[in-house]
Amino acid sequence: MRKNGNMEKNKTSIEDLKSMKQKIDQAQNIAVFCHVRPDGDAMGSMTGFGWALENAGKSVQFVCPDELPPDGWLRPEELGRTVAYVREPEPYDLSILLDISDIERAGSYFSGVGSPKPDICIDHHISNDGIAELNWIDPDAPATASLVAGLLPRLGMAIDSDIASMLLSGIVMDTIGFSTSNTNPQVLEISAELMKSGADLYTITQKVLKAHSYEVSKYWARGLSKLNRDGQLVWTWFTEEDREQSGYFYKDDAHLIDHLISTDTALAAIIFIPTAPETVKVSWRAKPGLYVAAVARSFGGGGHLAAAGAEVKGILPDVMDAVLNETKREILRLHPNLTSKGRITSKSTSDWNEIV
Ligand SMILES: [Mn+2]
Repeated sequence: MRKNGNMEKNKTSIEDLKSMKQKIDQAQNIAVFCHVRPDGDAMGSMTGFGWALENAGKSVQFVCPDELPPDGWLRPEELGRTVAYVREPEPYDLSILLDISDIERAGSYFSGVGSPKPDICIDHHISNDGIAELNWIDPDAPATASLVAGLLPRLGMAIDSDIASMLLSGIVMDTIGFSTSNTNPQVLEISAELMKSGADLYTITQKVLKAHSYEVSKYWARGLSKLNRDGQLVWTWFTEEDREQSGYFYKDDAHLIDHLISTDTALAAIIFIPTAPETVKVSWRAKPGLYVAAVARSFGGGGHLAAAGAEVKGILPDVMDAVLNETKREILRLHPNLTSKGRITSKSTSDWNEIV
């Protein structure tokens, strides 16, 4: 285990590997879990790991504590398979959490008073402090699916073409087609192995990244029409009305944020979505060098260096003000040559514009 800088977050060791194998060998009924508002990596990691366990003779419960994502993941049906995803598990011998960075993200089953402690957590979020009895966390891995792909052979489990496809779909989603700054030689090597095992990179990329519905385009148009820029920051928001008018009914940004952060002048992009009365879901993306997970944590959220999120209590204008200010402060902290005159609010942007 390395212990310096970010590396102290790297919580993997040969002892952990042995004890993970022992726990899995001893269990018959295993529940695999993904996080609330699951994404392609969460679904791909959970499903791929679950199938590997089934191939090893285990009985597996696939627990998704939320609605299945509308897109951005490889549906088992695409591989001619079906999975009975359940919201809550029946009794199990062993719980394995995939891509879950904190206990709230695991859903109410684990986060309530007197909830059981998860047995194993496999994750790549830098903000994960270790929420299970045994934690296998590597923030250098661009996707939990790439961690799983590396782990399965070491646990004595084979990767067939369905499992390879699921895992590659998670990698493609989290690296946005191998284009994120954390895409490294290791993930390319692992992905090459998954292709050799039968995963079809082109088809997977089309399914999880490229294809989107007409309704998504209409939804993006509404978000883009409200786009704001303030120095190196771009942001927008979605409301219930946007969902009704576009016919897109999921309380997410339909991946618009990955487009916003491609704005040439932007260091950070933020999308705000009120998800419940006085609750706003905030998503950040950042260019390399800006640590948005730290900002997200200051609002009770978490994530990666360049991609983070939080559920913030409050009404939209207040949350926007607070989050925009904190994010701008972080930009200024890292780029002190930029100077800001006093407090900047989302309504008075002139000071900020001057420093661009
Ligand atoms: Mn992930």
